[in-house]
Amino acid sequence: MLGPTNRARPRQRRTTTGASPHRVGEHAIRWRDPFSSRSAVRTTIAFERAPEDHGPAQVVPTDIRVLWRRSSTRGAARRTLRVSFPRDADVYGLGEAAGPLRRNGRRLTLWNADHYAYDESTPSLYQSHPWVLGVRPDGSAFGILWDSTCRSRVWCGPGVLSVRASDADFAVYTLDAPSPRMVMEQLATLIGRPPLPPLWALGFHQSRYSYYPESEVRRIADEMRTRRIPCDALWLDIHYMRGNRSFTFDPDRFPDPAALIAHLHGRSLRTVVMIDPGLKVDPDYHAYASGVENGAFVRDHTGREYRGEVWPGACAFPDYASAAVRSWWGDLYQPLISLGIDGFWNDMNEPAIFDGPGRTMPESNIHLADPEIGGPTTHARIHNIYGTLMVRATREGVSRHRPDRRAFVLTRANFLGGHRYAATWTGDNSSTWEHLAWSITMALNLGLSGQAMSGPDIGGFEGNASGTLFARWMGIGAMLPFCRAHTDVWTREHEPWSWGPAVEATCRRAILRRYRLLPFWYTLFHEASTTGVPPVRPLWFLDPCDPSLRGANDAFMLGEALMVRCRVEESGECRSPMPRGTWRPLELVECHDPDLPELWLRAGSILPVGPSLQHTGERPLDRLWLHVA
Ligand code: NBV
Repeated sequence: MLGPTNRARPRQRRTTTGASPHRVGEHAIRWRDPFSSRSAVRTTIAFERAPEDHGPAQVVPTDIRVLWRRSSTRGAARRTLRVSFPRDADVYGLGEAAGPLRRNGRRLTLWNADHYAYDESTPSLYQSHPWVLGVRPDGSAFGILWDSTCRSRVWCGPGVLSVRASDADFAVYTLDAPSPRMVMEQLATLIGRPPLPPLWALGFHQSRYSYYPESEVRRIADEMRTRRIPCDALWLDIHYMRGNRSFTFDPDRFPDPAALIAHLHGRSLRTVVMIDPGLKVDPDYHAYASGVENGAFVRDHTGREYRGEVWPGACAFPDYASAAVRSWWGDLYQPLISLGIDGFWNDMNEPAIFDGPGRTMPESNIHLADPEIGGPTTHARIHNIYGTLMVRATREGVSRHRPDRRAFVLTRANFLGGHRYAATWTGDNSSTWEHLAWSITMALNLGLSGQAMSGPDIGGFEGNASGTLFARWMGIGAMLPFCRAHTDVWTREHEPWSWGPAVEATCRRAILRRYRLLPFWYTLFHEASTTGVPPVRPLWFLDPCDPSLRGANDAFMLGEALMVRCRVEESGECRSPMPRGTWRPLELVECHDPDLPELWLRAGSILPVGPSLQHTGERPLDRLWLHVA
């Protein structure tokens, strides 16, 4: 029987021990839980494939020690893991959390959660990345990955990573290399590299909650083109659906979706639509009815279909932990693909459930998970990978039904390794200067956690942006991997032209810069897809021995050639130090605009720059200007 009886039992005595290291894959060392009674080591979805064991490790870094403590609370076994490392190392990674770039001193709880208008004190956001990257004073680096999908409380203390996991058995992997770049490459050998996105996905995207009816979508498309704001995609949020039912169109608001999509294609604009996991309990709704027929839904601890409230009312939730369910889910996309829809946006997949405990589903719910995920289990173990399994199903379905094109999927929830299936954005941020600043540090730490393609809601989701904030945000957002303006249902207009000609001109320049850099962006994404090194990188990536760069929060690198220096306060300058070496200022648009971040080209580099474009398909990118510093 799955559900353990949680009758109160006294806390058991704790025991502590070290673990014996094994070399796995080419570069990693695996430290197995020494208390484990299992003969096999469970590997989670974080890995691209289970790392091969090469026997006991002969050489282990002397400054990294792995210690386990076993305890149990109310009968449930738990582990506390302590990994000690040099006290003077700086740590990064941990995926998605607002705040400064450096994670030293940071406490987080890995438990995917929907958190509207989050801030620095929010313990859990939409994604869980059980991974930290450490940089020693001499510029050498190490990585620590704990292979648990269960809830874990993490503390990056001085010289120690402490993880308290609601899990009885998981392995830890450590990596070590002469540079942070090499640790990122090693990480990619374990968790995989991001797929190359379609070129159009690297363009500018315009969204809001929501553009409807279809005349409004056409109006936005017309504005983009007549105002000559470069743009590649318009996004349809939940109001396009019939009563918030995924995989349907509201017949009044969108009477002829095929014609609308063809119209947008005629204007060289792609369409991306939202699909939520919760399917309305309604026997006349095709997605729900076929889910019932296929036994596709998560069950409660008594074995009945679990139901929870989301936008459409009472919903059932697909059990993506089973391959058969993922295949059924993937097939639901076929009609949307036939309509010509280009990309898919999976939201609310933590899963967020309004009336569930902690606004998600009960941990005792049952998933009929496949053996590769460890077999049938409770939601406690699947929760953090629910979003990842959903986007795996989505991506596989979309690629199956449109094999000749690269899929583009955006997800809100995810887990370490989930970059193999979807790009991401930083959820429901707010229209504040603080959130503008966190856009940078969040994208950088996501990149250092394997997620190459991420970006914020430009302008902020919650609240009204001022014109200056929106303009600055567009300038910075255009230099981050995923570039989309999006806003809440309650806010004023948040399009590039919504604050008058001056803001519009800055937005146009910001986006034009991005399009001129397309050959460079594409090269950087190609590099990410072959090495795992993210397109946007912290300044210290260039010079890991320079301690002054370790806390640079408002400047970053595109690859090795281009530095972006940002003003993230209304008044005030970029605070990050200039890295050593010779740098040349660079401008790619017709005039200097103080609201745009400064671009600096590093001496010794050659930057490929393309023509000014209105969309990625306008002209081939082979007319290149090479900026040689
Ligand atoms: O679908 C509506 C929104 C969406 O616009 C946003 O980007 C998501 O993060 N969604 C959350 C659900 C409701 C938010 C209040």
